[in-house]
Amino acid sequence: MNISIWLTRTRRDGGNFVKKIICNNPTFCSYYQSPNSSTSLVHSHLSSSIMRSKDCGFVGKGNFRFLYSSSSFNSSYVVSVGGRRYKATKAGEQLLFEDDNGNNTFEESKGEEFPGGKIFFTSEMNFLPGSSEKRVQCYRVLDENGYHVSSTTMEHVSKEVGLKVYSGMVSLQTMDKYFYEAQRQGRLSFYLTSFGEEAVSLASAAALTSHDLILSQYREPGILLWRGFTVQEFADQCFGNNAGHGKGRQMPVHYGSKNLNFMTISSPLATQLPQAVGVAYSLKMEKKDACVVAYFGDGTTSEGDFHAAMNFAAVMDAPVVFICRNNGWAISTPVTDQFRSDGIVVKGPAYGIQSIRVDGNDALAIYSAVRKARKMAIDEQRPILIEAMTYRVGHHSTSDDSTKYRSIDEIEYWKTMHSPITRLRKWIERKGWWGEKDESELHSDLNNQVKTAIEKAEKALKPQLKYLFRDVYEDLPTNLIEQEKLLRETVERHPQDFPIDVPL
Ligand SMILES: Cc1ncc(C[n+]2csc(CCOP(=O)(O)OP(=O)(O)O)c2C)c(N)n1
Ligand SMILES: [Mg+2]
Repeated sequence: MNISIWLTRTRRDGGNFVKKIICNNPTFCSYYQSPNSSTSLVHSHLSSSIMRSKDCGFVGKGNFRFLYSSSSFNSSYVVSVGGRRYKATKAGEQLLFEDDNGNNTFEESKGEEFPGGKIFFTSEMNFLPGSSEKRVQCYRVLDENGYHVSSTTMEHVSKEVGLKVYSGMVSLQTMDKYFYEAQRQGRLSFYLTSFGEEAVSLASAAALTSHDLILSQYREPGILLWRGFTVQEFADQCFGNNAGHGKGRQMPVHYGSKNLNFMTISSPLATQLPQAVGVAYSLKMEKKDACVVAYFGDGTTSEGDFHAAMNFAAVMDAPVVFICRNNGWAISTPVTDQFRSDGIVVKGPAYGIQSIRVDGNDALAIYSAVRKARKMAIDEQRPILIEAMTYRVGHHSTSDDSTKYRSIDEIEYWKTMHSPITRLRKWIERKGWWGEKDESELHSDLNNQVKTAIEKAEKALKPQLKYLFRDVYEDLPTNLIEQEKLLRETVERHPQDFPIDVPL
């Protein structure tokens, strides 16, 4: 049995709320009106109809929601109010109070207009559960074999986008392989791979426009790849040479690009998140057709900045999409030691943010969810949270040996059974867009590109010493002038202690 009730408008009337309703079923509503008739005839005072009816209860203030409770009908139904849809729940029954004759009757007066909205009372002492028994489900489009999950909701993916996402993921993997080896050979000071998480950055980047601003952590270089940052630019930054955008003043992998709307990465976790909300708020003020996308890891949600950012974004209605890569680990700390909640996704509603959990190893699911989230963030001017479930297949960084705290079997399982690259490849092959020949050409081209870029970056001049002190202040303050002088004198006195390839 389905009935629907539409709330058309509400107003204060002599201290009472007057609810104008249209109901599609005369059995439940004395002011029944068929949907085809003029709406002016169907308005009714809820207080004299539905609210006094034993069949329906009203909860919430203004145009929030109806709940329905009836002993005569067990079936649940959907109530639409003010454009929102709610499913009737058991909770509706709690809104009915017994009258003097022991009959259930609804009394709106049992609620109170607390600051922030009306709250109804209950005689039951119910503590909310810490976390629900059933974990939040994960949206996916493709299964492990690259087949569509039946009746999935997804955005259209063109051949161009599908192939660009795939080759971007392979580029990232290739770059990671060679850069990681270069670090092991002592040619780079530090490196950090994205193995196993390639889909999150590439497919999300594909779902955005180049006007959307990115504030990321450090495991999302795929976004830059998508936007056109060249392998040479990656190499120059990692080698800290004169061509690198940071002039050697940042650790490797701390990329940034003003042209590509990608804010420079900073090492302290979560600092990018409140900043992202501030940037999003500025887009809102300027009425820009763009949003901010902020990336971070599961471990980063333990920082206060994450929580400040979520609340800040919610109350300021900032158009920001938060994308959390839940890869199971924060260096050696597993998620089970990081939080007691059902991951990250459940934290969104606590801040009033619409949220979704997505299979982070499914490029098409990430693409669809991010496209939708972007649209919601911009059209509705609100923040959205996406939790991308994935796994960090590589070590945390070149300063880590993850076999000290997790089994090789576990790593192998994720590497072989849940590879996001293999999954997308199966899909594009099945579509007839990709074959063995394309694959080998892509690999040999990328191998050459990356090897050449590394060799070139390694040989390039290092930035001049002066850059250590430049580019922060327009006019160098006296303390920095003194420090530069002191450094030059020290280099002159102890030349053997300073790198010979840094021009003075
Ligand atoms: C404020 C702060 N605390 C600690 C660190 C050291 N640290 C660097 S990365 C990291 C783990 C972060 O894990 P997560 O956010 O899950 O990202 P993942 O490395 O898994 O991608 C930690 C603790 C830091 N950089 N900043
Ligand atoms: Mg992590």
